[in-house]
Amino acid sequence: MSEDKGIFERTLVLIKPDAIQRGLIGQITGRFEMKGLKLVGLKMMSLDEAVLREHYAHLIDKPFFASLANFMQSSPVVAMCWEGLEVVDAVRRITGITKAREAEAGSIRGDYAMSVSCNVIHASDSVENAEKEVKRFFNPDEIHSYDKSEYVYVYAEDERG
Ligand code: DAT
Ligand code: MG
Repeated sequence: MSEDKGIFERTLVLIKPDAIQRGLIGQITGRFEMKGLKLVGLKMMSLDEAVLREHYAHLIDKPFFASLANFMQSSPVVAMCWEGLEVVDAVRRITGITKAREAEAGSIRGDYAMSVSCNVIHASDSVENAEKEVKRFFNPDEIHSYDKSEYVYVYAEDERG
């Protein structure tokens, strides 16, 4: 597939403890399904301090890091790997900005959250980080390749490559 038509990518989404407690797993997952994305990895897991320090390394010196780590360990999370054409950027758009009460209506954070820290999901912010984060949360045998029949309706023939 030529570069100007975009490439198929994979990205990491975590459904955070606030969404688990509020019973939003189904609705959040449904948003990505309705968009036409392909789910290629899915599991519930508890995060230890080491993985959180790696995952939030860019925030480790912030005063809120301890409460962020505490929040992310307050229940298991649901880790998902989604695949699609330029999916990293598409999922960030669906996610909305960090401060949920200012996130665009129609985005997941815009529709389901009010907080900066309790903002229902994590989504990878670049193609480079997505590759690292999928590897951080999934073993290779937990990522599945399969044909999704609706792809012939989700993408035009030249986009499918
Ligand atoms: P995002 O999750 O939108 O990629 P980020 O990577 O800057 O945002 O931060 C990761 C998470 O850390 C974010 O979802 C919630 C928490 N966080 C960020 N900034 C915060 C702040 N100022 N106060 C409290 N929590 C914050
Ligand atoms: Mg981030």
